[in-house]
Amino acid sequence: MNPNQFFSFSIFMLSFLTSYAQDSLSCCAETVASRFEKISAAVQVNKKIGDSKTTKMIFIKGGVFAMGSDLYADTKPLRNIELSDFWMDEHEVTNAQFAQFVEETGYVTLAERSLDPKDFPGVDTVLLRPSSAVFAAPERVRNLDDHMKWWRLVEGACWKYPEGKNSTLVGREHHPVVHIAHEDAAAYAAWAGKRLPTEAEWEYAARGGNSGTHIYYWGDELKPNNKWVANIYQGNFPISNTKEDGFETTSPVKSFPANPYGLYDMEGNVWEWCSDFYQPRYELTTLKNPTGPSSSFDPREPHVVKKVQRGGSFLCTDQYCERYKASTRGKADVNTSTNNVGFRCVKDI
Ligand SMILES: [Ca+2]
Ligand SMILES: [Ca+2]
Repeated sequence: MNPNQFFSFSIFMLSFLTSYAQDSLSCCAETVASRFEKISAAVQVNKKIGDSKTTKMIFIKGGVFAMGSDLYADTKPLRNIELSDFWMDEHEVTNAQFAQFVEETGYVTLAERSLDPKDFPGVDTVLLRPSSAVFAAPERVRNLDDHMKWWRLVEGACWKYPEGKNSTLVGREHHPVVHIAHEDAAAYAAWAGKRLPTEAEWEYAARGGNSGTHIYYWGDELKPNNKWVANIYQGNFPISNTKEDGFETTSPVKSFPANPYGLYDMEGNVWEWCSDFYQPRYELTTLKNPTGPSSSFDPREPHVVKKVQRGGSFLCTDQYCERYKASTRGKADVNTSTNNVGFRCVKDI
């Protein structure tokens, strides 16, 4: 491990021990990737099988739209983006679908893998065991900057055991899969003969043909007709979730109304990985089918490789995280996995 890699891993440990909002955990990406080449190869061999028989995809007619917003720091500048037609999964990838992928390929997610102590000298071996971050409501918090009060690194937590070894997927087969790092999502998409959406495709699809001037993708009212229309957080975050929308954590996909394009849970339920690297400002260089910048940069954590996530999760509330609102962006270390992050896929025409 070179000094930069060790610094990156140190940041990972520090991030976890001090904070995790929706966007901070970091790790040594190069080291992890190189240790799992065999797994990646296995996935490539089996990628023809796919999930097309179980996932309805929605045809998204391309067009030109004003992407971004002047309301948020990292959604500028507004610029007209042209997109070609594409297909998008009507819902987030579910546990049942991910289980099929694992059964066919033997894929092991990042959260399920051990880190080699030789690569991390001096680091407590407990922290190198397979684990992932799980939200746990604290009894009290002094302020909402104290993220470690509600995120815990749980040994054994992964897509099969969302809250750790004593948890189960029974009854949650049609909930979105969680504890998914970016490479896990990309591996599934490749197996399915699909890909992850670009950030532009995701935003265009989420608007469902709306102009983009609404507060929420569904309109300007938080509760149209006094009904919750997305699985987000109600109550006093993070202490008391009143579950007014019916769900404390994930909900079965398609539990809330679809958008005008027929897409479900584009807001809330789980965050969804996109293929773009994160930068705090949009580029103006490519305005047709943009795939994002060539590298990432987050001023808050400049040494961490981050990609974009969209749509917010069951933990979003105006009290703490507004990133389920129209045009807003999420970001996370590509090696991050938590129990509120999943994905959906797209496919070219
Ligand atoms: Ca909820
Ligand atoms: Ca979602």
